[in-house]
Amino acid sequence: MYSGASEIAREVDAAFYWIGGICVALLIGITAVMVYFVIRYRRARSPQAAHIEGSLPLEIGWIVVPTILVLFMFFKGYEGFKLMRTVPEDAQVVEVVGQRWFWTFIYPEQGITSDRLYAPVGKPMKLEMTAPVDDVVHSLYLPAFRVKEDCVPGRKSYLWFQPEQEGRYHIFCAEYCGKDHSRMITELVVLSPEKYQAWLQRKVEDRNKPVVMAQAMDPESAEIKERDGAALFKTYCVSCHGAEGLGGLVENARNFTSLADWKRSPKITDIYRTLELGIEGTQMRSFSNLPPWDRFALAHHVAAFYKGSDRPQASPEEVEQLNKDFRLGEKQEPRRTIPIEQAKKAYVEDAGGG
Ligand code: HEC
Ligand SMILES: [Cu+2]
Repeated sequence: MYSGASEIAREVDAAFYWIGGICVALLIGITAVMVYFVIRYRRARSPQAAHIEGSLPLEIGWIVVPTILVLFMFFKGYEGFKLMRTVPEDAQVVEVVGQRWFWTFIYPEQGITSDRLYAPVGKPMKLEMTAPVDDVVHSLYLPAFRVKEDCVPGRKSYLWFQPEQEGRYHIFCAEYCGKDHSRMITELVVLSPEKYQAWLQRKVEDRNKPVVMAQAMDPESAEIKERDGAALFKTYCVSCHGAEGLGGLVENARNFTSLADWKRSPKITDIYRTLELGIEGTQMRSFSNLPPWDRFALAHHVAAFYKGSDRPQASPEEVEQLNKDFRLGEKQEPRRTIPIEQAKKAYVEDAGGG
């Protein structure tokens, strides 16, 4: 798995072995000469210190040889670096957002999102990376491909690679980013071109699917049951809200099991709004890049944390309003990216300027 999975990996490994080899050779050579000198010129053998003037050939030697070695190491590293920074023209672009504490991969052409990175075998893939302006620095690290690049809030960075073998490869966050840094792990899934196309197709269909409000509001409907709200919650929400919805893992994350703790309400419609828009000025982000049905499944999962029978229910008017506000009954449009700034503005307006 961790053998070189791409050309970049082979270049990086070559530079590593060359530099490592030269260092080991120097270490052995210098140590051997030193030991020899210590024995050869010990006091018992040469009681009289000799006065030695400089030696031109020696001086030239120890300037020229190390210079060549060091330049050689530089060029070995530079070759690999140039390859890493030169993205092939036909590379497919995937946008990456690093957030506390998960990765989002956005396929802009298709307008779909995934928590795993899917790639077809044999095609170069360029990752355009960023983090939300009020998040922290993360770093996407693909060890099998020997590539790593920071995701810096509000800035763009990139890397590319070309998978040569189908398989699953780890993706880590390599920049300490707080509490759940060590859980910021996902996968690169490399598929055959046919399987990859089929995967894209499925994701696009899923995103486009218009929402039928009656089904979306019913936790027992087939559509909601089919989407595993618990699994989605585990992927996107537990690091702040906790597996039991008790909150408290980050500042202000509420206890979903107590009615008193809610800021809005545990109505499906209100939770859905929060997931669409996020909450201004907090770590609660918009999850508008998920398919709408997924957001409803999440909303039901969150609502169910409150076990009491007096949970407020959305009125038919509220359901209709939600439908209208987000045009849920229509074919859903692709989302180009996580509209963080837009989301904040919308939330402020929605909450009556508060
Ligand atoms: C990075 C941390 C973080 C993540 C991840 C996160 N939340 Fe939140 N969430 C918060 C915080 C903090 C608040 C409280 C914001 C505030 O001060 O009002 C919040 C508030 C909420 C609220 C509003 C509750 C109310 O009082 O009205 C809901 C609903 C919610 N989150 C659901 C989710 C769901 C579902 C997910 C996963 C898809 C999720 N959150 C992911 C941090 C997070
Ligand atoms: Cu991170």
